[in-house]
Amino acid sequence: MMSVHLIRLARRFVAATAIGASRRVSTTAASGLSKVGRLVTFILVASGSWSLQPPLAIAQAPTLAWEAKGLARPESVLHDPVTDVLFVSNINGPVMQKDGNGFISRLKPDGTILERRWAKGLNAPTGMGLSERTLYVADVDALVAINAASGSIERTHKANGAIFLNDVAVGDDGTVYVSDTPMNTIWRLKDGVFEPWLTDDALNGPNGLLFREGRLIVASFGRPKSVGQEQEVAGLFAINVEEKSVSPLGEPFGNLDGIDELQPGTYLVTDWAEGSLYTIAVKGKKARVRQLLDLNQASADLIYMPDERLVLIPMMLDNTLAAYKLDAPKSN
Ligand SMILES: [Ca+2]
Ligand SMILES: [Ca+2]
Repeated sequence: MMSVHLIRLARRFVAATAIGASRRVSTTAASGLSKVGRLVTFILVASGSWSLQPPLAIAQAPTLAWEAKGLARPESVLHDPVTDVLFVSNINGPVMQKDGNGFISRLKPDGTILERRWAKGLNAPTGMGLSERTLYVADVDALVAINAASGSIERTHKANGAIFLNDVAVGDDGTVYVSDTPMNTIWRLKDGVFEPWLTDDALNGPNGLLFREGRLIVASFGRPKSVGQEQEVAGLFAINVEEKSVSPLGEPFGNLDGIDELQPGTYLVTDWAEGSLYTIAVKGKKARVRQLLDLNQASADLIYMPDERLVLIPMMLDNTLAAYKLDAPKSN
């Protein structure tokens, strides 16, 4: 059973992330540093041997390549390598609201919208993952299995007790992992059973998930904001799936949403509340953060397309999907 305390926390979380809410949340960025201060802050916990070379030589700030407009509170984007299309989840209304109007759009990789309402009948869909030809979508308190070819809903896995299923990652063996942000819980769909797999308050509001080499890399949003308090910040964590152990990767620095891999050990991460794109270079339990873009609030669950060197970022409150080109590294 869910305690009153948890319900209160969840309500605060909704207040902190509410779509209709004013955009002032961003300016209260939690760390106490000014925005400018945070931009130039390197979170360098390295003591000793780590070289001071930047994590990836990016010649200059990423530039806008294209924007897909006319979306409806887009939260997440996913590339389907089989059909070479993009899926975009559209919350369409407030986060976590069971209004039945959420949908998935299908786009070409150049941002052209093929079918705006390709998969319908969802509530407030957020993160997505592909396993075989099934598109798994987190939808408030359910994991919805959609036929990746037809867009029809094949099955709905209820998550009893979940508050806000947020992101989806698929393991090498096809196991599907789903974050429940306010509950500090990772759910798991394995052998047809969908159940809470790991709960640990250390996760600090798990949002974005990425599966790499037996580990779930988690980008955390931070604990729900209390009345009269500033929003706390969070960072990255690694969950060793075999051991079910949670380790922080560096220090807290933002209210994080999406995560993808730029190159082995270096991640691209968005900050939802602040509106920002970062690279994070991880070595052991240390992480170095560098800001690439200062964005509008609600930069959400991104992907990186390595062949095109494009970062695709759903801009939830702008109703767009924005594609930014990362310049090739300078050759010496
Ligand atoms: Ca909705
Ligand atoms: Ca998310």
